[in-house]
Amino acid sequence: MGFGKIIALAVSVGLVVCFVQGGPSKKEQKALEEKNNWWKNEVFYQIYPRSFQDNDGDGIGDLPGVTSRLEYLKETGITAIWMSPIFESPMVDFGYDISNYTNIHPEYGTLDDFDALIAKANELGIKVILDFVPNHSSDKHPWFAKSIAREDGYEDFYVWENGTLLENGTRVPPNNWRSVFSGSAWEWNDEREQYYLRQFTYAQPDLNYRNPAVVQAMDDTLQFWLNKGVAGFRIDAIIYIYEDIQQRDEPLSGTTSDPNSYDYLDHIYTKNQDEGYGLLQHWRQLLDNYSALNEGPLRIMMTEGYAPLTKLMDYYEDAQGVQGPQFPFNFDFITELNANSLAADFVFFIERWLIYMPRGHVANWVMGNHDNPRVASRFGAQSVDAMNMLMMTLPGIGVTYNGEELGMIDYRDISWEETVDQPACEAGIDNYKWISRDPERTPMQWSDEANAGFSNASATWLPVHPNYKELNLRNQQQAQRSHYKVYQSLLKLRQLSALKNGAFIPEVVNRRVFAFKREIKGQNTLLTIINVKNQTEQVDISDFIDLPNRLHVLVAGVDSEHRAGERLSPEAIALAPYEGLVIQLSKRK
Ligand SMILES: *[C@@H]1O[C@H](CO)[C@@H](O)[C@H](O)[C@H]1NC(C)=O
Ligand SMILES: *[C@@H]1O[C@H](CO)[C@@H](O)[C@H](O)[C@H]1NC(C)=O
Ligand SMILES: *[C@@H]1O[C@H](CO)[C@@H](O)[C@H](O)[C@H]1NC(C)=O
Ligand SMILES: *[C@@H]1O[C@H](CO)[C@@H](O)[C@H](O)[C@H]1NC(C)=O
Ligand SMILES: *[C@@H]1O[C@H](CO)[C@@H](O)[C@H](O)[C@H]1NC(C)=O
Ligand SMILES: *[C@@H]1O[C@H](CO)[C@@H](O)[C@H](O)[C@H]1NC(C)=O
Ligand SMILES: CC(=O)N[C@H]1CO[C@H](CO)[C@@H](O)[C@@H]1O
Ligand SMILES: [Ca+2]
Ligand SMILES: [Ca+2]
Repeated sequence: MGFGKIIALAVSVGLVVCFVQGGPSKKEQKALEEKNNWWKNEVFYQIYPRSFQDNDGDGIGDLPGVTSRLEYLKETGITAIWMSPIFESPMVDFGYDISNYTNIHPEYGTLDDFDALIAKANELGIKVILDFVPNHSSDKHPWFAKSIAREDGYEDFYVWENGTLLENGTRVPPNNWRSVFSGSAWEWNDEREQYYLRQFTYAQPDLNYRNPAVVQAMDDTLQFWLNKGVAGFRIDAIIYIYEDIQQRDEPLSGTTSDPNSYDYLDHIYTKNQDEGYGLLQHWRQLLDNYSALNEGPLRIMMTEGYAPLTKLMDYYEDAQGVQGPQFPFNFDFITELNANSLAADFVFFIERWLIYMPRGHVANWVMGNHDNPRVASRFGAQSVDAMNMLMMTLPGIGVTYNGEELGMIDYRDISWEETVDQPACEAGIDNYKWISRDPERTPMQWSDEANAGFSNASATWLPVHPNYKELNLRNQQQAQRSHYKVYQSLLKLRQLSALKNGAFIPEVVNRRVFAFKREIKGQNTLLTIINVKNQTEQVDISDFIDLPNRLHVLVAGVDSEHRAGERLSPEAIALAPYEGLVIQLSKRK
């Protein structure tokens, strides 16, 4: 690598490098590459702290609980986590309503507990990404009280409007905007006698990013956590950050006739406004600057947003090549694919992301999160291993929601009385069940002990799934074969250079089966093959692989007839319903 290239590399990630005479040594180059590239093949494991591990017996997960389970993650092969919000909050939206951005929610612990978590994570080589919720604070945040009181400097911290007073004395909101969860996006405040904007619940007033003081306050927040040793941020609800400055009515979508549905309107003025890119680019700079001036890994940023593909791609970099977050979450496995998808659908959506992604960037595959049904509930319990094989052998980054390594299942039958998810509560007893996000948030199933080993309390904040006696980590660790063991062996495989850097070459074998190779010329190739339907298959893939090649199974699922190490014949690969296999192709000697 020439000197010029090194400078280009350093500049492209915004690093300030002090060159000693003669340029950096090989060792320095390697260190720089490690610093900058660590995230490019990571599996980020999402922890929902409230449900992960309760350490003090109150039935609610907490930071010491997370810390106590970091060894488990290390053993599993996880080297990076992202945690849902842990900040001080009245918990109307379980932490997505923050009342102090620089403090820990008391139920979860203290700042000292956080420091202990980071120290332990560092010791184990696990990087910690925090959730950052910039769109809105809690209505209990002191900023909001000051804004209500029109205190100097806080008057315009939020989006306030008068609305219209009709002739008969009724007051109506400024426009037809709707909350993502329910009702008007405008909430009347009696004290200030104005409406405030809230794209989520009434308790989550939207911050006003056209006010530079708000941007500064959020920069300070990022700085605070960077100084505490986090490796970056996952940014929540970014597509809602700005709204149309003229506050125009949104047009009808035409997709539903129910005026109470969020989908009733086409959200062209409350989502994906172009100003959002600039804000993210600013935060990218802040993180790059911080990384350049401090030891440790490049601090990175990933964003949450369900947006049209081309809009998402502009987050990576805009038309002028200005860099945004390292990656916007790819939710295609959640939003585009399901149990009804054909093999071609899988290949289509995977390819679509890779084709649209601007050159030089890294793909990512999100298999689940705390807002959507679990993999076993979306694709079927038999598909768990195949979906993990898929995520782990595609190029780029994987994102696993806690419990998916065990194949946990939604607990949809939570009663109305036990339901705590705010939008489900707002939906009422007749509609809560299918809206509720509680089913995918039940406690982690560690063992067959009381409360699945999650807590020693008599009751937990959400009920434990009744299947925990059979479905739990300890059982899966002790079993000969288990989802957990499959997951663990997949994480190990990711060290192979074919998975780190290999080309991606897919093939739709038939309606039900697809395969792809990960290939580096001159090295052993990996092949993943997946049957997405409920039917036994015998497929001939000899025309897809370069003969002569030997095929050996590397990873097989829990119920598979195949075993790791087994030799396969490319003319007749037998696949059970929903079976996936990871196979090594090696040149015949
Ligand atoms: C629960 O109680 C048992 C027995 O006292 C103890 O060994 C265990 O550490 C406790 N677990 C938690 C998570 O508090
Ligand atoms: C927020 O928490 C921090 C602790 O990090 C504390 O120093 C500060 O006073 C709190 N801010 C408010 C407004 O309560
Ligand atoms: C909102 O109402 C107040 C009180 O009636 C009035 O003073 C103010 O000018 C109004 N603001 C706008 C933007 O119309
Ligand atoms: C006032 O008029 C509006 C619009 O016509 C109507 O929706 C509302 O019910 C009326 N309110 C009263 C108190 O009459
Ligand atoms: C990052 O550093 C550059 C160069 O010093 C500076 O111009 C820029 O304002 C900084 N940006 C942020 C967001 O800190
Ligand atoms: C798959 O087929 C079997 C046998 O016909 C049936 O028992 C099972 O319910 C089917 N599974 C799904 C997910 O359709
Ligand atoms: C996946 C995710 O983080 N979803 C969150 C998006 O933002 C809203 C509002 O902050 C939360 O309610 C969701 O849980
Ligand atoms: Ca607790
Ligand atoms: Ca907003």
